[in-house]
Amino acid sequence: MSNNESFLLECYQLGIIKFGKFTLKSGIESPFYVDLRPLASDPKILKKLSSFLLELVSKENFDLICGVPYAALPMATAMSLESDLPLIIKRKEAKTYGTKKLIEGIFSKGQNCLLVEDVITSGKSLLETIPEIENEGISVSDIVVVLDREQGGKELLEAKGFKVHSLFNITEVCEILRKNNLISEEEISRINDFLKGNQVKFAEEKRLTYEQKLENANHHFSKKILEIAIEKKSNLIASADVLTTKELLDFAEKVGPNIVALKTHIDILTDFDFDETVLPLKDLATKYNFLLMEDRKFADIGNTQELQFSNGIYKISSWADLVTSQVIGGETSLDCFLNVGVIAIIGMSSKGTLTSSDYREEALKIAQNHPNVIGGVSQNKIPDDLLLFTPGVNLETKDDNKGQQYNTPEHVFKNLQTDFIIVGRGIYKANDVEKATLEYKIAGWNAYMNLI
Ligand code: 5IU
Repeated sequence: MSNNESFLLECYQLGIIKFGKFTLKSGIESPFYVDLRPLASDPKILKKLSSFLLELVSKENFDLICGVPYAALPMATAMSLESDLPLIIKRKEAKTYGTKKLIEGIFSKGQNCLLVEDVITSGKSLLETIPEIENEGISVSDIVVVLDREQGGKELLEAKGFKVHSLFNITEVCEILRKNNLISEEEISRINDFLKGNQVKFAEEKRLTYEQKLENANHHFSKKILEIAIEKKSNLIASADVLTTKELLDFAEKVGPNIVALKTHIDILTDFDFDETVLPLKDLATKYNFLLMEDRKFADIGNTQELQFSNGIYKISSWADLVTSQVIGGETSLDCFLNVGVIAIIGMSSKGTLTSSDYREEALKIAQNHPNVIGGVSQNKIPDDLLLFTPGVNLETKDDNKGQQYNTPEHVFKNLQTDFIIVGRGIYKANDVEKATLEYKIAGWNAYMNLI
């Protein structure tokens, strides 16, 4: 193994180069990402790097040395210490007070300065830096760079008469990493494509299938809802936001065959009667094999939630298979939900919701930790071990003038990798409820199938 090679492997351990999918400042997607700043945090490596870089040039040709800020500043400093070449510092912006100098340090006109850069890509930033040094009467003839990304920068500078000395180029780096089994052939061919200027194809992120999720499921109701999804080829939950028992039962009869669950707001019924409402609803759920999901959104201390869950006129615990709950009361507040699958509210679909990313992060921790929770409601991706339920789905409109924000089934599957879509007005307000149910069922299923 050559010196260069073992040195590169040492540097690689510091995480200076990563492979995957990275969006560059320009918006272009790159299959690799380089950040050499960690090198300065390891004194032994910085020292070695400095020696390697000095070996690329004859120091007799230079009077000064200067690093391009920021990554190359410590490198130039280390090279100055080793070579006795005096260091000058180029500011990123001129001071707005005092001397307004762009170059700091002691120098005189006519001196030749060795320029140090960490990574050269297009060469544009060097072409901006060099005139700022030359404006002070200092000449620049040579540039040393640690890594040439081979994207035309070296050629551009050489065409303008500068000598560019690079320690590594990306092809050599890939070759060394490949020899040491640190990078796959697939990654190398992606990088080659990228360097040739071709659009790089990244493998589509695969989502887990319902079958895979079923294998991983522990809770009775996460298994149940996944089994129904697979059997019915449906990921549709119909939201029955209707006001009478008759409407609710008629609706359940129509949507029943094509849904995995019926979501209720049982407390909006004007004529609720346990025997007249719940018993026939349960019969329909059995007849058409769907779950009952009561969107109660509990949000209290454990004791109150326990009372609300089992008592009052609704006796939710006696019929609901799934209930929604806020997690604002903390993890223990969810202990009361026995024999039911809890769907935690992580993020809301309404405009101006307070479910910020910080809130969602904390809410997810509770949801993931609590054995009663099978999933979450969110407008963002959530971890694979929870099922994702997404409301705010409509094929026709974008909002309802009351703050609701809608997306299409395709959007929520592709962007959030959701598991279940929740549709209210898109179905219950449709002229033909059965037809609309089928439309949403097919749209949701196709959107899922396109991803697996
Ligand atoms: N719902 C939302 N957004 C949310 C949560 C719940 O829309 O963030 I949490 C409920 C409200 C309603 C249903 O019962 O889902 C959506 O109905 P429409 O498709 O009619 O908007």
